[in-house]
Amino acid sequence: MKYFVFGLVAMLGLLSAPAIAQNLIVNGGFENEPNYSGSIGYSVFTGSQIPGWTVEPGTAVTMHNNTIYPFISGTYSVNTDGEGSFGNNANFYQDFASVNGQQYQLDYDWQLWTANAVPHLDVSVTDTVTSVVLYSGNFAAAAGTHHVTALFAGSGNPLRLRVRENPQSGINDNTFIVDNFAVTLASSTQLGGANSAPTLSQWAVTLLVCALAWMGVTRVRRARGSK
Ligand SMILES: [Ca+2]
Ligand SMILES: [Ca+2]
Repeated sequence: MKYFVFGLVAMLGLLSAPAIAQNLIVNGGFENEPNYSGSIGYSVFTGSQIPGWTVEPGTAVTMHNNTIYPFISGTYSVNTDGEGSFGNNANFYQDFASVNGQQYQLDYDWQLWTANAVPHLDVSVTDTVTSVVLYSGNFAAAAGTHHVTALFAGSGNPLRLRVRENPQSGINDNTFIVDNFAVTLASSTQLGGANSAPTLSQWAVTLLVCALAWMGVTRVRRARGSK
């Protein structure tokens, strides 16, 4: 009986624990940087040097660590100026799968380092098949650290999260720091479509398990009492 109660408590604990939303973006906080060699406080990356991300040809991404230059959280954050490499600023992206009609939540942080009029930070989510823009955020320089949250619906096609300066300065402008990109499922139910059947909430499942367990305990007691 003791083990039964212990197992029941453990099961209920698992059921009632809040679900942690899985981030569909790989290395969204830039904390996995095997190519970082910045004894001077930063590294400049191109191509596929940032795990999970692709840097467009002819552009570069500046990676700050948390020692000398501005950063947002963790050990690494991106500076979108890319040092003005090749006469351009950062333009990099990551693709992720989507389910048609599923609502997704995009989150990220950006911070102003140096106020400059020309460059804007531009973050977008685009359908890689139809080129439809599902989310677009474009920010002029503004003091402080900013958290952005936005919702968009999946199309069933791979989607592309892109981060760039647009318009860009083309020089080492030291304007925008970005970090903590995340795409998560916005809810457990889908918006319309064939798979929109309602599902039992965690509370409902927990209540159901409680009721079944109580019936089991009562039966065990009755059986013992009748001996
Ligand atoms: Ca980080
Ligand atoms: Ca710079």
